[in-house]
Formats: sequence, C-alpha cells, structure tokens
Amino acid sequence: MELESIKQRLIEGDAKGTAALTQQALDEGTPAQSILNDALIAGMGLVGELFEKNEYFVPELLLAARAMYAALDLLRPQLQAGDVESAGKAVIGTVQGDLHDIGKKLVVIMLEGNGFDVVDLGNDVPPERFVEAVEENGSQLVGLSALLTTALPAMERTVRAIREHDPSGTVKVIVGGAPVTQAFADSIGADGFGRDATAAVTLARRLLGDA
Ligand code: B1M
Repeated sequence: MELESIKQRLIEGDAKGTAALTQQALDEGTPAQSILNDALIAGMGLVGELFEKNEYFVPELLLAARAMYAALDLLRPQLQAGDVESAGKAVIGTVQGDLHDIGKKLVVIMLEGNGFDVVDLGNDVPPERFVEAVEENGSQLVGLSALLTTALPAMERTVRAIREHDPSGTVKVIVGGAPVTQAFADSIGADGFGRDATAAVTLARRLLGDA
C-alpha cells in the first residue's frame, strides 16, 4: 500500500477511504508509526499549507480532521501494543480558546500506551478545570496543548493556576503544540516541552522519575 494514497485521501477529507486504506496498509504489515508519520501527519501538514494559501477553508480542515480520527482509531491498538506497568496519573487538554484536538489526542494515545492513566479534558479547557481535574484524580502530571499562537497566554494562565494550587511543584506540567518552544515553556515555568507525542512520553516518564 502506497502511503501516498492514504495521504491523498486524508487531504481530500475522505474519511471512509482514509480508513479503508489505513486498514489495508496495516493488513499488509506496514508499521503503524510509518502510517502515522508519513501519511497522516504529513497529510495534515499539507492541509495546513493549503489553508495558508487560501485554497482550503475551515470546512476542508474539519473533513481532514474527521479522516485523521477515522485512521487513528485503527492505529491506536498498534501504537499502544504491549503490557506496560502503570506509570502515573495524568490530566491533559487543549487550553482555553483553542479547539485543536488531534495532536493532543495523539499524546493521549502514546501516554496510555506507555502505562499512564490519562484523563482527557478535551479542548477549550479553562485553567480552573485543569486544577479541578488534578484534585479529583490525584494526578501527578498535567499536559497542556496549544496550536494557536493566540492561545499561548491561556497556556501561561493555566500553568500559573496549577502552581497557585500546588506551590510545592509536586504536580509536573508539560506543554506542547506547534507554536510552543522550549524558550516559551521555560518562560511560563512549565517543567518541560514535548516537541511531539513521543518526546512528551519520554519527558513525562523522566519527570515522574521512571526513566
Ligand atoms: Co486550525 N490552525 N484553525 N483548525 N489547523 C492551524 C493550527 C494553523 C497553523 C493553520 C495555518 O494557518 N497554517 C493556524 C494557526 C496559526 C497560528 O496561530 N500560528 C490555524 C488557524 C488559524 C485556525 C482558525 C483560527 C481558522 C479560522 O477559523 N479562521 C481556527 C481556530 C479555532 C480555534 O481553535 N478557536 C482553526 C480551526 C481548525 C479546525 C477546528 C477546523 C481544525 C481542528 C480540528 C480538530 O482538531 N478536531 C483545524 C486544523 C485541522 C488545523 C491544521 C490544518 C492541522 C492541525 C493538526 O491536527 N495537525 C493546522 C495546520 C498544521 O498543523 N499544519 C491548523 C496534526 C497533528 C498531529 O499535529 O496538532 O501539531 P499537531 O500536534 C503535534 C505536535 O504539535 C505535538 O505533538 C503532536 C504530534 O506530533 N503536540 C504536543 C501537540 N500537543 C502537544 C502536547 C504535548 C506535547 C506535544 O504535551 C502536553
């Protein structure tokens, strides 16, 4: 199966076709990680470029997102394969004002696959909801995602709210998303910055003293 064909279906926003070709690729033994990186994430990058060039608009982004979800459902079991020991409790969400969900969802899938017990708060999550969820679930880790530069102040407010609730810094906070950098993470007092979902897992394990 040509990964290029999967990428093309995703760009066209064809959820059924993306899922069918993803399943075919899996059946042929293509590694889930290759499908994810070389077809799906690469395809989403191209969708973003088309949007920047005013060739795509919000409806096309939504269709591509639906296709991505359909494929992720199929990849999830393989991305999470293997028995893993419990690594800790995490709460994760996309910060207030930001509706982007897919990158955060990938981080959730990878954390769960690495033994984390994850509460996914979804998107557009206000700072106080993160604080409540930490309290309710006894979480040691919070993950914050943002895809919009305009959502970065909300990320900062969220870190501040968590620190006010937990001044000793027992709860570790990791941040990520396209506009986030290590320098920004440092400037808002986060414990770490994950460039992608795999980096987020490595960081999470290190911060909780397990790697
Ligand atoms: Co919008 N959008 N969008 N969008 N969208 C971007 C982000 C944009 C870059 C497109 C562009 O202009 N090229 C641009 C942001 C520009 C900026 O601020 N710098 C943009 C814009 C402008 C907008 C709107 C304002 C458009 C409008 O209405 N005029 C609007 C905002 C709505 C809002 O949030 N309030 C909007 C809306 C949407 C949809 C809702 C339609 C849809 C999202 C649907 C959904 O998520 N369910 C959408 C989409 C699909 C995109 C693009 C095309 C794709 C995003 C994506 O899913 N990527 C995106 C362009 C692009 O990314 N090139 C774009 C795939 C995903 C796997 O990657 O999310 O980067 P990503 O996640 C990565 C890493 O960033 C990292 O790991 C992930 C896996 O590697 N990561 C973490 C993410 N979170 C992490 C957390 C961590 C660690 C790592 O630790 C906790």
